[in-house]
Amino acid sequence: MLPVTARASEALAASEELGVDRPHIIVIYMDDLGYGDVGAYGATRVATPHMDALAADGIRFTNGYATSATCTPSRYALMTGRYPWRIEGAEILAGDASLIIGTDDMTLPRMLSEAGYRTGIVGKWHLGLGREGESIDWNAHVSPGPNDVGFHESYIMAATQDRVPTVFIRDGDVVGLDPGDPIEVDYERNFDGEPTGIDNPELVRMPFSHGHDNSIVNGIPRIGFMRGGKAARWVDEEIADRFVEVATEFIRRDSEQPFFLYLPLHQPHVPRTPHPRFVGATDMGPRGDAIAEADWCVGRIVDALDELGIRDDTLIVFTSDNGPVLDDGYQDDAVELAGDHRPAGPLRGGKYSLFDAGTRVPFIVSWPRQITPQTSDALICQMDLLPSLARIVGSAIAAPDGEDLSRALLGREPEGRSSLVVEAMSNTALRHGRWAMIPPSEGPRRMATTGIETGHAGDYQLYDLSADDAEAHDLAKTHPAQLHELIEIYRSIIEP
Ligand code: NG6
Ligand code: CA
Repeated sequence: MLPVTARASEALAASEELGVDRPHIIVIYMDDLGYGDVGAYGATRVATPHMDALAADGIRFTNGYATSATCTPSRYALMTGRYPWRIEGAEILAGDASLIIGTDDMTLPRMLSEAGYRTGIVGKWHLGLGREGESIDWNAHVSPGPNDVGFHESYIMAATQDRVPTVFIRDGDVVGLDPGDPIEVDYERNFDGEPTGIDNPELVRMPFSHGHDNSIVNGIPRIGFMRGGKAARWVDEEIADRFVEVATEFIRRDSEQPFFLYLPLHQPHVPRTPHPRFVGATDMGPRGDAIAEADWCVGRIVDALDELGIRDDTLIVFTSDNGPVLDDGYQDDAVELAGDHRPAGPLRGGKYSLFDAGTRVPFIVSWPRQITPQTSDALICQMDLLPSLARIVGSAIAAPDGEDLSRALLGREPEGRSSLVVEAMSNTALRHGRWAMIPPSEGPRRMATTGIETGHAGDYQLYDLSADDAEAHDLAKTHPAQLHELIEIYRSIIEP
């Protein structure tokens, strides 16, 4: 039994009800990993033995969802237990955007910290930094940030690997910054004389296909302009090693206390830059190799737990922030080399899409001490982790939109939530029981850049996922009563 602080003891009745002791908790959050990108979900052309092992000794959810088909809103919901479309600004953020979580808001790390956990984040943040209306000085202490919303420790990339600034930030300070070479960042204008992807293709080793034509860092053109901070810039191929190193240090520091590690990894988001040891691990080029590298990261984390003898007492959630995309802006052969690999598995759409592959993602929960290996069809969303983990650790915290699905999360109950509103690029759709309903929305049916089907249509769409995972048969016209019921449910959620 792990120690319990006085503060948490009052609410312990809840976890006693479940009959569980409090575990260490790790949330491994992939970036753009699709439903079909993991062996346990059907992938064959990339080996993911460590991800598969989590599924084999835990619960493989087949209806596990991110709230959104892009990064920032899904992460917002994971952190706050609130639908991201309820607030302004939970959309793909620039690298210099301000923090979108209120510093007084209840969050997953804050709940766990109040329950006596040591909390840390290592990886991709993408929820903004600093105060609204104030521009960030990257050469001074950057706050508020993760340390102000519940994390005791943080080691992050501010936004994404393709957005400047391309540096790590530890507890609010840029790592390895030389004060004599300050960092400047601008998302509107370039700095005089600095090369860009659009003007200096001769300096680029990974050409862009769309977007990504601003500052060149390490031969890779990015989104946004940056100057200086040369000593602090990350080496893209070493990001995975660095995250694993910092994460395992965090795990090892004090295994007598319960800890919560949020590990949002950067793979297989663009630019895909696996370490040379993983180049050629698959025949799918950088995207496949980046997934192989991510699998190695998962293995290193589990190894660290094994070495400490705490694997059985650690609850690991493994999932992804949104669905897959092949060409997301760089010419890295992802499309050309995918062949018969189906990153979304049987599902339709992908990242950015209202179709199911936008938000239905690998979702695995492993806790050897408490979970009997199984597959669960329960409808569950990452937003539910805050209230569900609260229950498991004996906290009384509820969430605005997340539901306490602790029993489903531990495999003791086959049913999950009845309804879920999913979001893609600020449009929303409903998942209810076996049904998916997509309201009319404006925009092209297929994105010209990524080739992904968006789900936009002039009319309501209705699909029966139990018979039609691929959303190939629109039943809106033939099932008007069903459609009507779903529209009512949808409205009751989005306009409460
Ligand atoms: C898009 C980028 C894409 C990716 C995405 C965010 C372009 C043309 N595309 O705007 O490459 O960075 O934003 O991805 O710039 S996410 O997973 O963080 O939501
Ligand atoms: Ca993402």
